[in-house]
Amino acid sequence: MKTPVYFNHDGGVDDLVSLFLLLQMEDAEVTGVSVIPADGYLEPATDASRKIIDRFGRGRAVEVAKSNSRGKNPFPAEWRMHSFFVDALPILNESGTMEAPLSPLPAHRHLIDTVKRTEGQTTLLFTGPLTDLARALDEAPEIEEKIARLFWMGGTFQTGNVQEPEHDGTAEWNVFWDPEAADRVFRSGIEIDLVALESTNKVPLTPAVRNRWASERRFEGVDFLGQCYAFCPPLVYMETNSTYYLWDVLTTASLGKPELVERRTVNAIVIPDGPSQGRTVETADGRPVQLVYDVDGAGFFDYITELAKGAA
Ligand code: AGV
Ligand code: CA
Repeated sequence: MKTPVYFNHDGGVDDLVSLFLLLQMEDAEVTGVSVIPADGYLEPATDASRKIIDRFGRGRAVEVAKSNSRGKNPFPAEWRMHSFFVDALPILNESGTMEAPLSPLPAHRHLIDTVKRTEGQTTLLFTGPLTDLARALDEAPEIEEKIARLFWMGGTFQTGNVQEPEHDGTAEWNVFWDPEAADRVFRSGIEIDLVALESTNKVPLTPAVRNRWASERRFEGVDFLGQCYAFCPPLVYMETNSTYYLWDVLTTASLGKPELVERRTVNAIVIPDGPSQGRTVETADGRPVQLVYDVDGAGFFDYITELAKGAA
């Protein structure tokens, strides 16, 4: 039997690549997709999602919902522009149509409805802030028991990636965008599989990775990977604030092929406000999360490239 998976993302390059890869996984049944305008803009990120479903969804009509959630701390506009670039790729616009259905519901209501309507438990995949999940839990706490677990890219127990005035730099962006939402979800009973920033240290975007995709661009799915990651700065000499790791894609791959990662239990809380807002802290009285602390990097890149080769 296939695992029902509901995917909420925020329109970055690796969010949209994650959608593409999720649609290739034999064991995953994608029950719905929703888009939150955090690290992307709502319209292009939604349109790109629908076009990816049309082009690479193997004929499935997966419904897409737009979020009406707003964050506390906006992402840099420069990063958010990526959603326009992906939406404009010729490979997604060849047909000139958009068939994947758009839900009339806002994302958090779409999540509630979809989870309720799906038989058995649903696995959640979130690769942006947790706002829509927090709102869904507030409006319909009864869905908690219908959630198998949450795979989430967010947080860090080492160095943060937020460099903003009035912040001390200890947070990861997906938590920082809406720290209260992450705190709300951490206070729920949902089991959390966490890919934190440091979990992705072995999967940076490098020129070698790009060259591999370029050499196999005769496969349309591999060409799509290469085109998407052409927008992101790779790791060459040293890490900068804009160096790209395969954050969300690792999270998605860890759902599709759990053997790729090692996990350990960490007890953690989220700091909801103040200069460290969005920081995740390991502490004995925190809630348990399953943190990815090691990754088979080569196996990971092989896995996603093979998935992409299989895309028709
Ligand atoms: O903090 C990582 C999260 C992931 O969900 N996002 C990007 C991924 O989608 C924010 C982010 C951090 N650094 C970035 C980000 C960068 N250099 N460019 C774009 N987004
Ligand atoms: Ca993201």
